[in-house]
Amino acid sequence: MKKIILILGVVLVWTASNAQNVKMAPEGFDVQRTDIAQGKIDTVSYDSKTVGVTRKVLIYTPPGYDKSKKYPVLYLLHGIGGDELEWFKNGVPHIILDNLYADGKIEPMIVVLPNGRAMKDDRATGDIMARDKVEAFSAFERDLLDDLIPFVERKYAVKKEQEQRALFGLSMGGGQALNFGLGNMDVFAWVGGFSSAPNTQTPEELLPNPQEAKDKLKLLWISCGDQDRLMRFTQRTHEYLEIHEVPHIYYIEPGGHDFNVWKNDLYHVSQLLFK
Ligand code: FER
Repeated sequence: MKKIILILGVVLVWTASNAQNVKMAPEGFDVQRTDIAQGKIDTVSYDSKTVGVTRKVLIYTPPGYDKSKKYPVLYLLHGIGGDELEWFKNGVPHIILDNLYADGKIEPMIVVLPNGRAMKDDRATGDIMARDKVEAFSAFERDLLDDLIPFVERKYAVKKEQEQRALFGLSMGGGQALNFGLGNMDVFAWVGGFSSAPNTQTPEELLPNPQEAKDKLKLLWISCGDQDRLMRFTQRTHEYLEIHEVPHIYYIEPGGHDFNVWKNDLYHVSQLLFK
């Protein structure tokens, strides 16, 4: 019994000291404030040559969005059980960003919430792990690059330089963001994965030429909850980046595979972007 208590004590201290090293979003960061200017969320449709259908996407424009100005864009991707509504419903990016903007902590930016399952029936129904549904997450690379980004850049007042585009996502979307972001460093300068899933390419596939990331990226972010069973996909990427001396943020926070972690990630990442 004494031994068990001792072990328990050591684990508790270790967990507590770990947690203390990590800065977490302050209480209320994800609660809507009525006394501040609010951004707007639109649901719009774009023609996808890649999929051969019209696809839905949610687009957040910041408070005071002014078409005579130009804004940078964050593309923010969902997980295996989600669709274009997942971040909006569970991660409230519009609230988190409105609050940060009111406090002067972020650059005004447009946030695009796509559906990353690039297939005709892109709903998260039935067997979400089915092969065709999982493969549709990799097919999204062409939909994003050839259809969605050109659409956003035609319809919204956005800056079109590589330094003005960010690609982030959670879990399957984290794998997509790393795969597509590091595979297209002329398109995206700010890249990161939250709790990235097994679809994340091996480090050698992700970044065969580490020098390119050093030359082209403004930010490479990889994060994961310390209780997440998918941690190894983040950890192996971190180890490779460290060996090859690629600057990156490796952020391990208390938590599992859920929106408490992903909202906290967005809170931190959004304050780094486009600065
Ligand atoms: C898997 C485990 C988790 C997998 C995908 C996930 C495709 C994705 C989880 C998520 O997006 O939350 O084996 O294989």
